[in-house]
Amino acid sequence: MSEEYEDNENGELVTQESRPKLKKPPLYKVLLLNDDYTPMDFVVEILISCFHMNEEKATQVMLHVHTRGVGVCGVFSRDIAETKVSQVNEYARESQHPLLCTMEEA
Ligand code: TYC
Repeated sequence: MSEEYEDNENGELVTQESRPKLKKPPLYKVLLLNDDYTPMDFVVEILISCFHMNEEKATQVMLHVHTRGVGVCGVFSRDIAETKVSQVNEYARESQHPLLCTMEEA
């Protein structure tokens, strides 16, 4: 707890206890969605290049998404998560694959 100073309606300075106002910034999960057309190798390549996974981990995550429909690539601050989502979606579109990447609060 800390104190806050403010003027009341009579112009007098009063103090008031305040709660700490700083909340930790939220984290975001970056998610990969399954589709029927994006080649498995392409998904593995993205997981290696954008999310710094080794080939074994990337294959595991790709197969998880392939069988379950959605999977987590990583957890990041909002800015980093937004950048990863854009990079993956842009790269997929350039390569003419329908792969979709999205994010949600962790
Ligand atoms: N389901 C795709 C296939 O059979 C592979 C795939 C995996 C696509 C993960 C997208 O996020 C994905 N070729």
